[in-house]
Amino acid sequence: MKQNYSRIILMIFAIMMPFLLTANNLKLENFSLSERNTTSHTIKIGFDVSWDNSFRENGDGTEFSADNWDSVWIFAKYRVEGGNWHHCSLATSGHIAPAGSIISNPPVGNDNRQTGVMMYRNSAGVGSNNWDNAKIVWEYGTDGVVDDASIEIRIFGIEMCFITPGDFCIGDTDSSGTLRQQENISYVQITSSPVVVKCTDTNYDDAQLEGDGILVDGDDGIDEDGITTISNSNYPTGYKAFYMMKYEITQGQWANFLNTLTSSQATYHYYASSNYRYTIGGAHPNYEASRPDRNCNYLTVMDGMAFADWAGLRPMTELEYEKACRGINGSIIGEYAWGTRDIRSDGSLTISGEEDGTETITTDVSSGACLYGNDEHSGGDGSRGPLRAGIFAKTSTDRKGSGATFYGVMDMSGSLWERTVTLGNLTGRGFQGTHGDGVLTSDGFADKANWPGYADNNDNKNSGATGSGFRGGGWHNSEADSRISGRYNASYANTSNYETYGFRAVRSWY
Ligand SMILES: [Ca+2]
Ligand SMILES: [Ca+2]
Ligand SMILES: [Ca+2]
Repeated sequence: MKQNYSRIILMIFAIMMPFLLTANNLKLENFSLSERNTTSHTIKIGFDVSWDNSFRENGDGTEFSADNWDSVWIFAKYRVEGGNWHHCSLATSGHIAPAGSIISNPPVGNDNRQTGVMMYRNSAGVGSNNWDNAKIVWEYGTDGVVDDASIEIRIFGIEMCFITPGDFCIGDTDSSGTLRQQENISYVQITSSPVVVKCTDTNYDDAQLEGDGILVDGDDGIDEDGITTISNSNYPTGYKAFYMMKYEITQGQWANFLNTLTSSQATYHYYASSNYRYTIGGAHPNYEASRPDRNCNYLTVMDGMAFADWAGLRPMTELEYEKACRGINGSIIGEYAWGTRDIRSDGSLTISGEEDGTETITTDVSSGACLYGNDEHSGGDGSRGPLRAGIFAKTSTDRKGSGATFYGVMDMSGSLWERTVTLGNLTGRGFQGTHGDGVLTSDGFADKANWPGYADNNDNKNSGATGSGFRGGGWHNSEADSRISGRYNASYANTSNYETYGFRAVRSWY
């Protein structure tokens, strides 16, 4: 360490994300700063990363050659002399990936800032990853930090699943509000050719989607207001590759988010409650979740968009929701995220063990693992509300028994509602799929003009909900709300927080 870096304080800030019985146990640790270059004004941030139950199937080690893999989205925040936290701009090259791993920058798109990197296995395999001495290059000069600044760094990791590019189906001919073909009730295949998509009647979609429909071309975008000419070539149709958060935002992640905001930003995003298994307490900058691995309820869509902006991610569209659930498989009437129309019977779930991240569900859920139906849990902390992220997955469980999607995304049916960008109105259809830049407004909002709710209050921030909606159902709700193609509320603009509302974000990879 150079002498003028003697005041650097390195903080370890891992987000723990349990998965199986022994937990996925994502760890980021042993931070270091090295190889400062005062000409390019860059420095390498070093860390060890490990997590369990990682997978990569059928890969030959090159991008897009594998069917399916998991990853961690890694980004860093810094502050100077105890000031506010800021996002680190990363370099596009020069990262050091330990043997067995790939560290990949996002493809160059319509975003100017390198807000993070994706790290994953470089070849097929299943099991634990344990990679030491990874290094990512921070362009501190780009961020206006001087060479001899005294800084603190926090590194964040969010588990993701890769969603492969290609054809997929939307709609299931039956579920409430389902997307369908123009001339009949059948599901629609999204390909690289244009196709017209309509919906069955709901209370919330506009006359265009319910009437003539909307033209959707997988790789070329959508016609925002009709069925003739593609007008929004950036709309994320689900056809192109993207990464999706494996879990809903957890209460631990939410507390970590709050603690790197300013006090006023955090005040806006903190909800004081001890109801329905919500456990975040304390005060800024030391908010803490007593059950950090539990999915985080009471989020508004504005909360969710702020998290996405802060993390360099973005909201998902409802087409991407269906793609991530169904994958490349055909459509099945009334199917859930695990790809069948079977679901466990409504009723109480039994939690085994203290809810410290190792607890499991001992109720037989092999017929379709889903948290729905508004039942009181027995065991553990009891009460009604969300569970540990991905709690149904065990070593021996299949998709149905763990509630996993085609790509291994958890809790996409039930648990907490997914907040999606709708196809059902012009605001939603104007979504450009841009990513957050790590920076929020001074009062804590996302500020992406093409994201939902930006125009609602003429305040240059995403302070409303227009253009958003709901997918996948929540723990309060009925089985029908948990269906992949159920979209009764897919265009319902709602700004409130509620005990069944959560969020998860995505990152385009094209
Ligand atoms: Ca095309
Ligand atoms: Ca969910
Ligand atoms: Ca921003």
